[in-house]
Amino acid sequence: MAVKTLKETLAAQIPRLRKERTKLLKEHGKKVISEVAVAQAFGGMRGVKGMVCDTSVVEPDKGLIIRGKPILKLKDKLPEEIFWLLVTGKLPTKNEVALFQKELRAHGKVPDYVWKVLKAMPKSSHPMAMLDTAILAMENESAFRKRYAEGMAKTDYWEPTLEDAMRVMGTIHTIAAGVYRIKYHRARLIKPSPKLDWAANYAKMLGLPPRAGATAKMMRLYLTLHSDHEGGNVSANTCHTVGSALSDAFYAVSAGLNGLAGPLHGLANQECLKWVLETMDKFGGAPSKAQIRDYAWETLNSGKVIPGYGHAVLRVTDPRFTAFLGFGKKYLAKEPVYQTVARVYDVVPGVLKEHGKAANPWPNVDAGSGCILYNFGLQEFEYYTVLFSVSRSMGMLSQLVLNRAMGTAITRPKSVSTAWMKKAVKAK
Ligand code: NMX
Ligand code: MLT
Repeated sequence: MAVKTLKETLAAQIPRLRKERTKLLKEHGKKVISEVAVAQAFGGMRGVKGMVCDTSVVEPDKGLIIRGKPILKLKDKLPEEIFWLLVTGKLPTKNEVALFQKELRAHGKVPDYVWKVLKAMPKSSHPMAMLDTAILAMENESAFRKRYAEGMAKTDYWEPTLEDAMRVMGTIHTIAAGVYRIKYHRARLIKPSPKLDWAANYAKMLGLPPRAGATAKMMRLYLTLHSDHEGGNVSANTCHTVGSALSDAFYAVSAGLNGLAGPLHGLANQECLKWVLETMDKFGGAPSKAQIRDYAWETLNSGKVIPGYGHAVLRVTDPRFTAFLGFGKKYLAKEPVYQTVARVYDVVPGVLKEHGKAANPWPNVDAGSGCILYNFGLQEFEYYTVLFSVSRSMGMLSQLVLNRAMGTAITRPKSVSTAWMKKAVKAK
């Protein structure tokens, strides 16, 4: 039997998914699933259930679950398998992965104008600004834009969206590695190898030492763990909103990544390692627990957050952090940066509990990733969010493709004025 492509696999599912959605809306469309308190309207809509995302869910007491599978059960999978799982709800067979990898390679050419744009940017540009600009510049490649201009039926929107998704995913690791080489290695780019998987190729193009295969393993883990975090986080939600206007995948993903570049979201990973290295600098090596405690209080008392701790949804240690800590224990147990991260985990939740503000005192993914990258030779921490972005493109793209397939409406929640709110609470 011929092996099916990702497109064929999704195409076979779409009629059933559309029917399911139509039935749900027809039979239960008016039922209430969430209420909104005043604090939520002023507080980033925290906890308001107001959108649908089928790729993954984040349970407050369990963490990330992709298509019913807890992330710790998926940590040894290839990112390509994860993308397939996000889109279709099933893990691919060996042959399906091989075919998908071949297709990705066929979508992998980065146009010359993208390199020219990147090389023309100021030396001081943040790597995230470089990546986001490059993805936006590639909008010129959009199949969706061309097909839309030609006139296409709504039911076909998902097809060129998937084509654009393949183009983004096929090139983003090469572009991201290019950003690194242009910024930190005098623009000496390294070519990908047709024999390597997506993550191993990314590590190769960055120029990281292979360490007998451990670097490729680290990169696969990194790209798998950051792939998706349901639909409400800043980057996914932004990508979704922009995409809902039928802006194509290049516009939508670039916009989502601009959100990931904020220090309360993806940039926390660069901030985290900075914080860990500062404590080491201050105390001349891996600090003791008492020294970490003092530094944590100093940070809080100066009105700053402790990066890598807290979460909008999670109320336990992020399993993605647990996975990184486990990887570090296996490969980096003797490294002072790893030891410091592990010790910070012993101390900071207690400090945050005592401080009494954070709803969740436990570490999120960003508390653990930086020390792994640092010890594998990536020491330019301004670059860390770019790695997060390469991975998170999978979540954003899979959500976008599914929303196009389901014909999800343009996003338009209702805002109210403070005056309206004052009147409304008086009437209650
Ligand atoms: N250190 C100090 N204070 C904190 C922390 C922290 N790590 N986390 C939350 N708080 C404070 C928060 O600033 C807020 O203070 P205020 O009332 O003065 O505004 C208060 O606790 C209540 O906030 P929460 O309801 O606990 O958190 P929220 O849902 O608003 O925000 C984060 C979630 C993740 C933005 C927040 O915990 C934070 O700023 N953490 C540090 C940055 C970080 O690690 N971000 C990465 C998130 C994961 N990612 O990869 O995107
Ligand atoms: C993420 O991975 O997107 C972060 O943990 C933030 C979130 O889910 O809100």
